[in-house]
Amino acid sequence: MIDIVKTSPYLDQKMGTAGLRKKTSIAMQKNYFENFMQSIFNTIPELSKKSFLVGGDGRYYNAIAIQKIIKIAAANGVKKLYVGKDGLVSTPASSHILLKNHLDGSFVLSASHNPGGIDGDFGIKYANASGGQCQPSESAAIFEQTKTITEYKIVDCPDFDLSEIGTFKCNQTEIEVIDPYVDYIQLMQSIFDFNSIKKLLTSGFRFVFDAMNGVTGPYAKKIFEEILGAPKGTVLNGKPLEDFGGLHPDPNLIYAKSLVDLMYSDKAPDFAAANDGDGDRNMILGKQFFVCPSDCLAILTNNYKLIPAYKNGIFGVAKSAATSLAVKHVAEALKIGYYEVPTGWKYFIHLMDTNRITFCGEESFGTGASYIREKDGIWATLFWLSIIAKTHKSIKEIAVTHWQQYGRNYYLRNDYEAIPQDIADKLMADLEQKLPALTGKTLKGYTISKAHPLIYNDPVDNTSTKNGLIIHFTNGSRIVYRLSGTGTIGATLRVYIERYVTDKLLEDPQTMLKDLEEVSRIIADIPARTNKEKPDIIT
Ligand code: VG1
Ligand code: CO
Repeated sequence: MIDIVKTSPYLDQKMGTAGLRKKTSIAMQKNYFENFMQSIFNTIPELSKKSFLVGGDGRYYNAIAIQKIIKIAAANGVKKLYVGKDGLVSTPASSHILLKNHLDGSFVLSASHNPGGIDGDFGIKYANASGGQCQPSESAAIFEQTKTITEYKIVDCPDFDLSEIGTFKCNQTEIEVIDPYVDYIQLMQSIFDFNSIKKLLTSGFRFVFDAMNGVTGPYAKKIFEEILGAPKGTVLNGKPLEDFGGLHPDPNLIYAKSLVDLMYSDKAPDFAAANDGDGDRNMILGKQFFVCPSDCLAILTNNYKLIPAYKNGIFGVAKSAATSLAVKHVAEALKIGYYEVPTGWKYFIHLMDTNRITFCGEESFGTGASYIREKDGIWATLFWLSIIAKTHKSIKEIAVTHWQQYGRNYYLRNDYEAIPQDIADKLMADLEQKLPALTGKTLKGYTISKAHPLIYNDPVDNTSTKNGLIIHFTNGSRIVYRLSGTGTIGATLRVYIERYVTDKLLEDPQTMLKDLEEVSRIIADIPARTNKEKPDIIT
């Protein structure tokens, strides 16, 4: 039986950089999640012809939300839903399953690298038929729906068992519970030379993979331990847990601390990788060595010929504006296309669809390629393993050789968190106002050559503004300012700082960027406006 439930709108259901992201307690409010799902369905015509994928990273409330999606989709007459077994699917695997089956969209329940649990965060990433997250025009249409919604439809029936693969019906909607691993694993086998990686991993080479109790645990165990022969125990924190075992599943130097400590100890294995909650981010570490994500994109691009799927050539490469220029040097040397887009993976999609790029990446520990429309932590890990298997170099040697060839873009991101929204908005607005007057000014020896807002003209969709502000210096250094679109408490100001050098390759980034960090605070008047002398998080 279909219930038509009267409801009233919540006014905060605007999607950010990667879907809707909220405190779990907010997402659990009466009708909150139902309203949002109904609002999405209200924007999609001909639902009786449409099929979607549903899954999540296993965090708290996923199991409940998935049941709601099934019942709301069925009440709205959706043709078919594919559901990941046990309600799991990683973000990269979801993109592949969507594209492979020509689905019309997917709902991945995840707040990505944000903590989970009842006191943590909950979220939903909505992808369209492109295989990637919906475009700004679509999220705007959905937001409009959320502001006026008065009712939603839901099938009144008991919950479904999602622990077995199989097919059943809810109302007229066909529900197929699928294995969320098998297709993705085959895809990885079609890209990389598994034999050479297997040889490496069974030769005494020591590798650990930290799944941070997120969704990649089962993927990683199957790929690295079962198929590639790495010893049992290679995958750490490999069981998806509702609260990520208390971890903040964000693979960076701060939140993956136990892995970092291991890699800087005398027991360090040769190579380590970590993934975030939904499996799209990666951190790469060698013995006493950390690979900056911006460098990661540059190094992978530079080594594309080592990978079977790319050995015959690649299209161009793209990065978010906030990411360092390291990959630009590589693109110039390889004579391939190079693009800079706003933050958010959705901006890479049209560049992939039009064969402008093969690889892309963001400074926020995201790298990926055009075989899907999301970033992919396991893909990045397999890519690094392939480079090691073919070159027999350590992670540090690979990075240092790269810098010797191209120079080094020292890079840091400063995050100022939980700033009252109005103060953050005013800081950005005032800074934007003052940009034209900054040209020619010198601060701590750095002279500003130009300063402007980032405006992006997407080749297919609309022009996009409010993407951040960029300051260029005469010596090639840059500072980018923008407000986060994934936070759940107040506003987060992100300041991205980079400095390019061709000597002094092995210094500490904090030392090399000390003055420029100071300059970033002076230009935007950060301490006086936010009451923060220093950032809360530096990555
Ligand atoms: C952050 C990152 C951005 C990334 C986004 C989603 O967004 O900076 O690069 O695309 O998270 O990542 P923001 O707006 O907070 O800076 V994930 O792993 O959710 O898909
Ligand atoms: Co993520």
